[in-house]
Amino acid sequence: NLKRISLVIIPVSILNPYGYGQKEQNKSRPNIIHIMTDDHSFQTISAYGHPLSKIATTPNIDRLANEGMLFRQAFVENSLSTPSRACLMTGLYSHQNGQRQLGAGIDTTKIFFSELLTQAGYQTGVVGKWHMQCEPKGFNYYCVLNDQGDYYNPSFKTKESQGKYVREEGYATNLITTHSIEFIETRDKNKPFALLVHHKAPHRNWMPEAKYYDLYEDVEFPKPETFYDDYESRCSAAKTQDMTIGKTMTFIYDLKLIELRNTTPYNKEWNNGGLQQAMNQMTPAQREAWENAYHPKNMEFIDSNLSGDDLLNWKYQRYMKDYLRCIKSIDDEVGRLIDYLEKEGLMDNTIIVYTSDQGFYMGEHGWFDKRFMYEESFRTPLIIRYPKAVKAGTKTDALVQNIDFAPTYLSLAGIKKPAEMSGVSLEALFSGKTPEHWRKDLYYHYYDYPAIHNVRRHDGIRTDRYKLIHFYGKGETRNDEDIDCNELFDLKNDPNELHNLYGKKGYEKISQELQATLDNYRKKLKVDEF
Ligand code: SGN
Ligand code: CA
Repeated sequence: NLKRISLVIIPVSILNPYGYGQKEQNKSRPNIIHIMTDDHSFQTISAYGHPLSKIATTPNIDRLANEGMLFRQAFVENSLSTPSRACLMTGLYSHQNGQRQLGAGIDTTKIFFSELLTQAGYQTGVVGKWHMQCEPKGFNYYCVLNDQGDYYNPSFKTKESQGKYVREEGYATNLITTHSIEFIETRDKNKPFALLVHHKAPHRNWMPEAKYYDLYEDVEFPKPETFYDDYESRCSAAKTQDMTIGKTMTFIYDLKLIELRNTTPYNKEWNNGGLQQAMNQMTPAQREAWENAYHPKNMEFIDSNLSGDDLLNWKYQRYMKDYLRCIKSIDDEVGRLIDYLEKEGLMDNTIIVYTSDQGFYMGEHGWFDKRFMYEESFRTPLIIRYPKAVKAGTKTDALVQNIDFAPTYLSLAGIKKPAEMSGVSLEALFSGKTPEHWRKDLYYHYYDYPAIHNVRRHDGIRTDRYKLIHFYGKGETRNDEDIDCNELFDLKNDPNELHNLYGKKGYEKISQELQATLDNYRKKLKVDEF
């Protein structure tokens, strides 16, 4: 009775849901290292070729690109830390995983890829900035910072510390690398591992490591073309933001002028005690080194009494110097991690990914911070080195997004992607050729308003060439108006996104097409506000 027999045939996938399990297969499953910095702009990685990165080079990160693949069109879904980290862990858009804004939100019933890797026999770890408002889920090991974490002598929580954060002496970038190496060193060597190396740097307020206090001191960094943007032709959101170097960036906290802390008007600045607090946390030796380096430069600045454009330029230069000094330490420590992997013979069977939780403004449009769907913050650096599948020196312009990480890591481990996950595996791109069916557009959605930096809610889509953004919602702070406004950019002719073409003659057809694509995303993804 054939019918009966066929009923008792158990699909192999039930017996062995991950498609492997034996020791031999363990050997072939790759290790995964996901290095993610916080607020690292693509403009400051030399492999991307931006003028800033020609002065402040990143040889170790570039090495990953030279030996792997550089993604020139990698994006986030919601340009902010916790939402971005939730996209990473779940492979879902913000409204699907619950993490829309910076604070609470994550829906912990959603599957984190770390859980599936652990179940499948991977040794899993996360070190550094976790930031999500839930415990690290699905990891054998964690050593995570308190909230945003501190640059100097940060506190870490581990399974062993039983929920307590324990302060450690040192500089965050170095400590995170050290703990990452410790995890690899002490792992069960019969199993593959997956490690998230999540740096604190170069997050605001960009405090460098002592050995680099004077790096780039005599350099004049070039300002971006859009530094003096007047926001004309764009929706009011570009004007009403609160993230300019000119007005928002603070002298004490951001620009390290501790000497101004008790003087008017600076003592009224936002977070004017933040730098003092960070300095109080330093050891006497660290503090002395800090003061020896910053005090003379600060006094020179204060005595010079700069104003107008000279003052603005000084702010920009100090911002860039401190930011790029933080990057220099990141690059060194990426190098240290690579050296360790090399020494251990782990370079061939490990996929190394370098990315950031989002991009950042290096003065473009006059800004720092992120949040907007404009290129500098929507885009994020992405480099993948995996010699088994990725040819050295490959570059791709395929549209990829941070919801693709989870599916990629699962597929590399031979695990079937849960049906609920929205992202797709990047493995299809590893050959260097973009498959015919690859996505032609991306969906973006930012929700964190009202909030610090006052960026209005918006969603939108981006194709290879065009971008449509829709700003919406009630005005809730200051003199903000209710907003319902569109922007359309032709990225080929206007890469700086200065000319809003929405409603302009000659652009009716493309506007309609993009609007239809955006409507389609909203419907398909069941987006509930826009
Ligand atoms: C902090 C920063 C903000 C930043 C958010 C989000 N202020 O609030 O400037 O936009 O984090 O950053 S700070 O005084 O604490 O530095 S994110 O990277 O976590 O998304
Ligand atoms: Ca960030």
